[in-house]
Amino acid sequence: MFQKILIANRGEIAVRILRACKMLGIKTVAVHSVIDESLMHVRFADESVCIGPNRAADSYLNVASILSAAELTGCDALHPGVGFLSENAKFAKMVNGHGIKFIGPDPLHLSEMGDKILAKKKMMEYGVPVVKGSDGDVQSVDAAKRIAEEIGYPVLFKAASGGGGKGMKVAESISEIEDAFRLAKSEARVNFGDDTIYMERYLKNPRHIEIQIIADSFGNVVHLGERDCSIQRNHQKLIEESPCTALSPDQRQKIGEIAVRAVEKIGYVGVGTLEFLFEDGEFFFMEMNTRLQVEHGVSEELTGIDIVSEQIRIAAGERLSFGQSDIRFSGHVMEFRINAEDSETFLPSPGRIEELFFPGGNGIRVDSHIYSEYVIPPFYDSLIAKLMVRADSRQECLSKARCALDELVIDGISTTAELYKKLLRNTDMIRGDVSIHWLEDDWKNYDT
Ligand code: MV4
Repeated sequence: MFQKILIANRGEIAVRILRACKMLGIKTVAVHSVIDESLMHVRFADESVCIGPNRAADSYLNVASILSAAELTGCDALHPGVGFLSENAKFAKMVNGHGIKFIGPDPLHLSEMGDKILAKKKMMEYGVPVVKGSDGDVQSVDAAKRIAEEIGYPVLFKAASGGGGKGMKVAESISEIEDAFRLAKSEARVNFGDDTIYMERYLKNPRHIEIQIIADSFGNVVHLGERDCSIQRNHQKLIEESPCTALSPDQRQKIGEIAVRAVEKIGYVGVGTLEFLFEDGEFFFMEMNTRLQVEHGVSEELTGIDIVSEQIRIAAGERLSFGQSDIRFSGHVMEFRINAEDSETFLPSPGRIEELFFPGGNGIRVDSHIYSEYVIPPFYDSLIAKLMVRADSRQECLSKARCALDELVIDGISTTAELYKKLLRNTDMIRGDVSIHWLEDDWKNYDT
């Protein structure tokens, strides 16, 4: 097992990873920007290093600074957390090259899955269902028109180096192809420094369902079921739940097995997530996230498995201590991301937290790094807490979530908690009748 891990992240996820390290008896090094000096992950860690000025580009994305910190403190592993450098193949390679184990998959798999065209090709090869689309990249307007004719309208242009929705353009008919093609290409170039684009048939009203997998270096692969992440805004997930109300036990088992088989064939090692769109009873592979995810706690609460500990143990070369048949899925779990944002406009709401009280009780978990008098800096992600609620049934979970949100006190700033209190009284939400567009387009258009 590792002796000392550097946690190259901040906020609630850094605290979450620290906790796993402590449980495993591993020493920890926190890194932080100037303004983050008094953050909880810095206080909880055995050692800490300031890695640069406040802007993320100067600190949490500062490769030279992070590598020096790991070397100087004698770390034998590095956990990148989520976001920042967590899916950066070059960074992972450099870390490993310094004799420090990058806690994540092989850099080869980071690059493979980072290329959305290649990822889709691989998955298709291994029997994972995908959306009809172009065979590889699309190089001209004429080619785009031909492919659209073949796959049928509406079509969607996507960036090969994209993900997270940037640079996607829909064309409803042949007259929209030229504009969509050019816009998608230029947005891809600006955002990802790579103007390679591809095409897919556009699914109009799907759900976003993802499968959590864990794979060790001995070829053992398990899945921890699905998470429905449909309730989102601007490609920011807000509520995640498991199990998904739209899946039959049969569909759940089948997609889990498909995901596991593909991960085995790819030879992937670590924790990961296969993202699917789900429409009319069919799954379509979108992307694979080759890292820990913010919403991993939903699956932890559902199965009792500590995903972060398993991730660290696997990176250290240990074997999974359980198989698929040992995993029990029990009850229902929902996660509410508490963001420092106005609940109506979603504009960031940085500032000082005054009074603070977290809900508790059976089946309530809050992962957070905030405390009263904490000043939320304007430089980073607005996620300040994750409220996870577990109950025997979905109905009970909804009731418990209402109670927990009523107990929650975060004074001094605006948060998304106010939005969730309203959503939990909405009939679509109560029925679980949602899609990826529901929060943006549907729910406010009628009385609840
Ligand atoms: C799609 C789609 C509809 N049809 N692909 C957005 C982010 C990227 N991961 C994939 N995305 C989408 N791909 C086809 N063929 C709709 C989306 C999409 C979306 C997906 C998941 C969650 C939220 C979304 C919001 C808008 C669009």
